[in-house]
Amino acid sequence: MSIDTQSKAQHFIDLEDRHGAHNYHPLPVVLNKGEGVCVWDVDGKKYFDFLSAYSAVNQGHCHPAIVGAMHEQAKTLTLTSRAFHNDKLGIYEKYMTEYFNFDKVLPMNTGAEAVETAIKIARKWAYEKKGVHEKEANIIVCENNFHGRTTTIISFSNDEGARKNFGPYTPGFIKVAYNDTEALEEALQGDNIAGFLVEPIQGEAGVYTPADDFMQKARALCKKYNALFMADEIQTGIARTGALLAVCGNCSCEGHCERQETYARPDILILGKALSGGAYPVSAVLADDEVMNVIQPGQHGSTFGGNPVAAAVAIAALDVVKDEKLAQNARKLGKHFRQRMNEYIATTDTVSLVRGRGLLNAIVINDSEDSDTAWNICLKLRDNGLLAKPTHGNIIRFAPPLVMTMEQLDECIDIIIKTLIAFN
Ligand code: IF1
Repeated sequence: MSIDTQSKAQHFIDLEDRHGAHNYHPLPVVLNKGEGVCVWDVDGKKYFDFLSAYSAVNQGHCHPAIVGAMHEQAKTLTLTSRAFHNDKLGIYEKYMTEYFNFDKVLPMNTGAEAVETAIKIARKWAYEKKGVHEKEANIIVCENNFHGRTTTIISFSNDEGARKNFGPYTPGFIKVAYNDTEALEEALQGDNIAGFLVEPIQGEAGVYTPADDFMQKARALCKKYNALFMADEIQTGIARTGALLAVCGNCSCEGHCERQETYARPDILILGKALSGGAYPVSAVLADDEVMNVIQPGQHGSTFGGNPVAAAVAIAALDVVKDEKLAQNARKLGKHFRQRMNEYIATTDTVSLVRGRGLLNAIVINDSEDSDTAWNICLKLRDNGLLAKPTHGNIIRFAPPLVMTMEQLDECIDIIIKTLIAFN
């Protein structure tokens, strides 16, 4: 890097530093272009993207079909609010409910808003359908969850950084250990339980994958105790883990997998991120009528939720998932990734393990959580043309766009292993 180009990137970093709130600590790289599985920095250097904007760009950067749909719609009509109808929302709602096989969809914008929506629906259902005492509904959540950053959601986080000094906290949440069916059953026997809110794989916690049958067992327990099973698939959904939804279990379906015996069908399904292919904020909550009908006019909503651009973008994004068989590709490439990483891990002390499902994977660096080894590895990966980010100090998440080819993946694994060997 010449001094000139160094100062070019530094210029943009300095601008953010001076004028933006310091609520992030990004890897020092400044991007200005993306296409498919790659992004480019302001000096024209090309990188493989192994974060995919936290799984929002599963379909690859600037997918022409998604950007095209967005562009077309943006030229015609962008926003009506829900005070009036528009000619795209109903088409989108029909498409979504058929795609995921639920009676109804409630459109929102960000993931956190969709989680808030699910919480509100579950509480209202508990009071109006289950007969829970007013103001006393409890929702069971998991230790080390990540569901977003609103004041209610961080109230049941146990990440000090996300939570501390943002109180007073919203009551009505009970925490149980993740992947612990006994703890879940005990909690479900408590008073006034509305439902169980869970990530099928805990992303922020370090791509922590539960037992293969945990989701099915959790679903069965919720049914037994008349509580809603609520799956936050904001990060795991839309083909990321090698199936359309992670709750589909061991099945490479392209559409809903109602007939699959592994399918732990949620009572409330929460989607975001890749629902938009990363082009535009789109989130959604799906449920059947007996649950969704507790929400009546005036009781919930959003200015932008269900706007025509979002509707057009989401349809295009989900078309791509099916047309390009992204679930199958994620499943095949994910297996190959873990196999090659495991072969490498057998030869080294630098990495203790690889885990994940489909193309949502992480490696654990064999060093303490407060060491900066994982950060330094990510800086070297950047120098070698691949972008990834540490989580929880010693864990590196690897989640490339799902449109990657096997040849590209092998090239990427070569970069990763070469980089790791330099840390031996
Ligand atoms: C940030 C992590 C990923 C999510 C699940 C809801 C939301 C998220 C399962 C909220 C968001 C993001 C947000 C991003 C970092 C990121 C993340 F590292 F924190 F865990 F993806 F891995 N449910 N996840 O993962 O969705 O409101 O952001 O649209 O910087 O907060 P949102």
